[in-house]
Amino acid sequence: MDKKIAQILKELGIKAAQPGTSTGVRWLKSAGKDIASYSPVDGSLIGKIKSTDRKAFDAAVAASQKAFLQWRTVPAPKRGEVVRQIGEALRAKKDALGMLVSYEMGKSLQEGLGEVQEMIDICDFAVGLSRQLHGLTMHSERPLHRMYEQWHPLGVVGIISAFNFPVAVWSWNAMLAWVCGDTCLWKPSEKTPLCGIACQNIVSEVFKKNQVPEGVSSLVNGDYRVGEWISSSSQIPLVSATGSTRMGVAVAKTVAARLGRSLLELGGNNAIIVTANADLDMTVRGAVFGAVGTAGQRCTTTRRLIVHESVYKKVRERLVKAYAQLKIGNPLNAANHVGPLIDRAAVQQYLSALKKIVSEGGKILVAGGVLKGNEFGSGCYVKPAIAEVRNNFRIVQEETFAPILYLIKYKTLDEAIALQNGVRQGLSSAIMTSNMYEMEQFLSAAGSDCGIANVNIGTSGAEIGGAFGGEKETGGGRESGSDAWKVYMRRQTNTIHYGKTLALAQGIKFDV
Ligand code: UN1
Repeated sequence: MDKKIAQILKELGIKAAQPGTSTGVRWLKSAGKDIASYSPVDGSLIGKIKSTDRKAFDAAVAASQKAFLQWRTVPAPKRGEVVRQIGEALRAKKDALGMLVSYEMGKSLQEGLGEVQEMIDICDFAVGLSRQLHGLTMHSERPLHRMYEQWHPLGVVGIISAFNFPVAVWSWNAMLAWVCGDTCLWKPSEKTPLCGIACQNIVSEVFKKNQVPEGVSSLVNGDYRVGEWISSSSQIPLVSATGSTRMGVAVAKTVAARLGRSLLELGGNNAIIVTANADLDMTVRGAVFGAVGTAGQRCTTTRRLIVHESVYKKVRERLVKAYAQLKIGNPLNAANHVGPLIDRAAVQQYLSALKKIVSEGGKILVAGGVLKGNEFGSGCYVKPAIAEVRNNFRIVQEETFAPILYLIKYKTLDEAIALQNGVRQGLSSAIMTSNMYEMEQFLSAAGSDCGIANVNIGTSGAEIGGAFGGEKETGGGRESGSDAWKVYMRRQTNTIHYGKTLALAQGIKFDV
């Protein structure tokens, strides 16, 4: 392993044989299997983490449950102050954590640093929020009554996160949950467990300094079985899960069976509509970053370009040219645009998708393939590909987590919007146009059916200030900004009577 990597592991407090279950104060013993974390960058074993067994899991849930009873009584702005200090700690560790994200997950260092910045941003947001957990007041229909609503902490929040944003998506949930007065129990992806350990260490240090009770931040590790324990635990009123639609359906069913709450952020199949009035420089830059950023493994990745027939040839030519300039290689090297896929199984899925495109009648414009040679020794580096397809191909209807961009031609804007909406997923969408009629049509109720609809920017790279999430098979959840915090709290409606005779609502007379 590279010296620099060894140094950042040390800085982040990661041991070669690492326990995987923590209450923030103690690391718990577990007889679970070891999870080995291999870097897709160079195939090295970075470390081994003990997965959480049932006993350790139950102990972690109990600690989080107990901590909740105390944490919920701490004034929200005081909880915000602790989150402010987490933001400071993340600023101090930004380089190290960004590099670990890049090395364990494979995204470019720029994007790794960007992900840590997203964590810092949500900390700042949460600090402000800690003084703004507002409820409404209402006018009562009865004299000498008043009504209002208040938001109370909910309990233990279970967080199941995915490999592609191994730290930011957890922080969107945890920072809001903490200022809301909840405690968190996090299961990071088994593909990026060290990122989880690093975050737990950063947070634990801040918590210890502030005498935050044990269990406000618990960490568990393991595969889908640990996810199932979270989903079925009646001690966990809210389960926030990010990942595939298949996983989300399983979580939703289990959580619904006990009438818990789930917050789901699942697959996307995001499109950019490129109209005849699009700025093509901007379009090409936005589309290429959207399609190949994070090697096509963002939920918000641009998978489809729906291009007006009048500019189709030009867009196609310029994209092919831009793809020829892409540098693929070690993501820690700033000269490279595209790093590896997460693992070899992802490479197989990418190859199988390319085959399906051809067998369904698609035309490959920029050929894909797996890169060979010393520099690509992990076997996870693939070439970003472009194909001309029809929207109704089975493979186009699916989310393939890889850098494959589909080109689709359209004639009328109505047709383009129907194509854009003509998939099962509904996360992100965009239109490139300088024409206000086109823009407003796209943003209207009859326009994009996605949770995110952008104009003259790509589909990825959302800021934390807005609510993040999508419709249909994307799961309907909203995380991070706007009023997404409400899902982490319970609403209580209060009616207060300050008169001397009891009055019933709806004019009901009841004299005894
Ligand atoms: C994800 O892929 O799960 O909007 C999250 C973006 C990032 C977050 C993506 N801010 O692309």
